[in-house]
Amino acid sequence: MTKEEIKQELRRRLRDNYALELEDAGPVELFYSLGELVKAVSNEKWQKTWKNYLTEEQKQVYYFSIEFLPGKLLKSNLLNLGILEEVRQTLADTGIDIEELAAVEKDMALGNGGLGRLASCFMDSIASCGLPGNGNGIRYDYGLFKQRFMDGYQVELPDEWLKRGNVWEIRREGKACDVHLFGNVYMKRLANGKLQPVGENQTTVRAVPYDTGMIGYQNGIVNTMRLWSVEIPASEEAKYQNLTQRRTIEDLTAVLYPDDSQERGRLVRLAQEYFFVSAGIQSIIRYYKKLNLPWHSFSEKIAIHINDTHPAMCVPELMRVLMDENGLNWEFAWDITVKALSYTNHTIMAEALEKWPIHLMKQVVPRIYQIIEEIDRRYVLSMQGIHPEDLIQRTRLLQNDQVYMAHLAIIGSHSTNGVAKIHSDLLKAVVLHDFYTIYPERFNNKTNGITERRWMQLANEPLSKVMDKWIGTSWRKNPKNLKLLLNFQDNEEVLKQLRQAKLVKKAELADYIWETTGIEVATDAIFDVQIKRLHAYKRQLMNLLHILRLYFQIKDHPEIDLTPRVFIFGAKAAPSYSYAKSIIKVINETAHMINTDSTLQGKIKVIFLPNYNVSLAEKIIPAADVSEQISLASKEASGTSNMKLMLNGAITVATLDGANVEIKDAVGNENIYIFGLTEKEVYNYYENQDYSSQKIYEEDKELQRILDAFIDGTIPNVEFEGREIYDSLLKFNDEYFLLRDFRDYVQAQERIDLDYKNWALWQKKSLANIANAGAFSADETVKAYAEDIWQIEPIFAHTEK
Ligand code: 26Q
Repeated sequence: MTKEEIKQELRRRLRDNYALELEDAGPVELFYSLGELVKAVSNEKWQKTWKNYLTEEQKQVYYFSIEFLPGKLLKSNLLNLGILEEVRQTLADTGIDIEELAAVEKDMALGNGGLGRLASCFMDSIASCGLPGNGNGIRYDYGLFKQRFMDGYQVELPDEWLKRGNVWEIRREGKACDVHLFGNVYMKRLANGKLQPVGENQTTVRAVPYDTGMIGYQNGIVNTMRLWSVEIPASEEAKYQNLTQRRTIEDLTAVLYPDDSQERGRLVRLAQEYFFVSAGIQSIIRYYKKLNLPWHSFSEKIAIHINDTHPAMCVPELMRVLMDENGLNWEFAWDITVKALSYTNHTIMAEALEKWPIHLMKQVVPRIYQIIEEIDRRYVLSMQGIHPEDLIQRTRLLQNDQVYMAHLAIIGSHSTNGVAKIHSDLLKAVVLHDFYTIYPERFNNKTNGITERRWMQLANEPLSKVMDKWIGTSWRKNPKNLKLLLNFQDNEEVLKQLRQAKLVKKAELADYIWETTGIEVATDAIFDVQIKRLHAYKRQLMNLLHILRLYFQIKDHPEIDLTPRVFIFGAKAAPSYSYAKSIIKVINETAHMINTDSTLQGKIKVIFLPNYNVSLAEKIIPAADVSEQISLASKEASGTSNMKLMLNGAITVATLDGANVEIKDAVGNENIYIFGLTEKEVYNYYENQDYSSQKIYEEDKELQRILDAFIDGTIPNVEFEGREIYDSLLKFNDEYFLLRDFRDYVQAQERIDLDYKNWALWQKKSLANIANAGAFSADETVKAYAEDIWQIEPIFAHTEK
């Protein structure tokens, strides 16, 4: 599209929709008009892509995820359509800043964090690699809560992201389907002697899909992310005459559950899981039937991937549809199901593995529960005589009156993968070891990845321009080419320009910090960043202990030569996770104490930015100098902010956990600060039961002073929270070994302080991080999924044949 065409199209839409001239339109009208224009451009490609998949009958993957976290889509869509610069200039010609209208768009925050964002990076990469893939999820009316701080406490507000409508989606009523919940099931004998399950007293709800185009990077491909919303079916209207009854139905897709152990038993969550699974499976079957192929070809045309166990009911639901609705026998249906399905595990924390009480399953999804019982029965039967009885009992689906969803996912699929090398190894060796002995061939690793289109090209234009200048633009299509930057390690001009680009983004973030918190930060300070959900195992608290150490150091020795540092946090705590909320309160109170103490001469500042989300991440990450990846070794499955920060030239301070291990291998020991217990040492402590945080405390005067600050009034206004944290570290023996890792962490921080003073040395490390970040491109990750697990091919490869 030329600039002139863009301008004309925009003018037309502003006139038709708002009766406005381009010159008189405000950011809201401009955003919606531009959004419509973008949609029109992409719809043509979307239609073509879909036609092509249909006529070529290519195998497709359906990525089932109860969370998607795309953030804003305007600039990403413009970039991928290849018209970002033209649109930017067209607007600029009329005196409009594209950033101003892009800011109008609400973040699509239908996810909690890593898992949901991974799904959205994958959607971008699958389309950009020309792979036939679809997302399947839930269109929540309210996304993840908005976070505010009041008196340093987290307060949650609803996220009304749909208030002004969503330009990107298309409601497809014609593709709606019915989902049955509750009631009971009995077996009816048919004339031919077969048993047919019949539902009674069921609640039938309508699942209406809203499709959003997932636009590939300048390749003409547009895939589909399909999100389901619940409605009351017209035929059932009469049944819902009072509002409370209607509400119970409408509640089904009203809110995203925050990652939150207290809420896990909730009936509505289980109903949500079944709702989007059933609707998704039904629409796959409908598509497959259009192809007019025999059932045994199903897995040659369809791959179904489940993102964690939340969609694990895909196993019994596919069985149900094949048997109950299409007359296949158990063995045939089971063979198809296992061949079609694959599963990704995202956690090794036992308490995070999903289990549902049997009584709840019976109540909410009675037919699905019957099938689960039968899967369990047949599993036990098939393993007897092959494996020891205790192993069979430990791996079956039904135990302790609960359904173990991970067991269902592993037994009912052909592939189980972890999300980083160390994580996949731990799954095999410890967490899922029993299953590994039974199905060794099903286990594999797929290290997570990120899309550098969003996390570099869009979020960091200054850095992108430096890259273009020195290594050319090929990295934009092929992120592995970031490696070319290594040729310039000793080129002082390049190092200077990289530093300059970082400074630009630091100044922008400093402005944002000033606007949102009223705190001034210096751009020559180290910007030290920890951005992730608040969880005890991620150890934001250890970061705080280090900050307190610096605080006391400066108080004792005001003349001390410390490199100025700004500690930046972004983190939401699950609403009922009270320990995490206490940590937020204590960080906020410490921040206030430090930021208002002029005797510290601005040497350290602590900034806790509220409402961390994708858009805020795009502001923080390009400005970061230091990336905090300090989880207790073995606990963080992968992490992905570690990859985004590395890509933007931040240097990582890290434990050997998750993908940090592979980041270390990629950049080399001299370009990362590794500290702390290894995963083996952590497991040794578990085995020997010989950890004593009290002992460490007693032998370390400095640590005593730091911990005492939580209870002796040093940190103000934290009587309750300070005590809770103090007790967790001493009375309850410090579950995540903060005190054990503290000294080593401090040493790593001291090396950072020193190294930063030598800008060229630092910038060289930074360069090595940018150059090696291509290894963590989600493009590479999804290609590995496509080849090893899904057996799907790029559309180009297919049409060329
Ligand atoms: C489950 C049941 C009921 C309510 C909520 C949940 C729930 C919701 C979200 C459970 C887990 C999650 C999210 C998990 C998650 O984000 N895990 C992260 O996944 C990333 C992508 O693989 C990894 O990089 C992180 O290490 C991992 O913590």
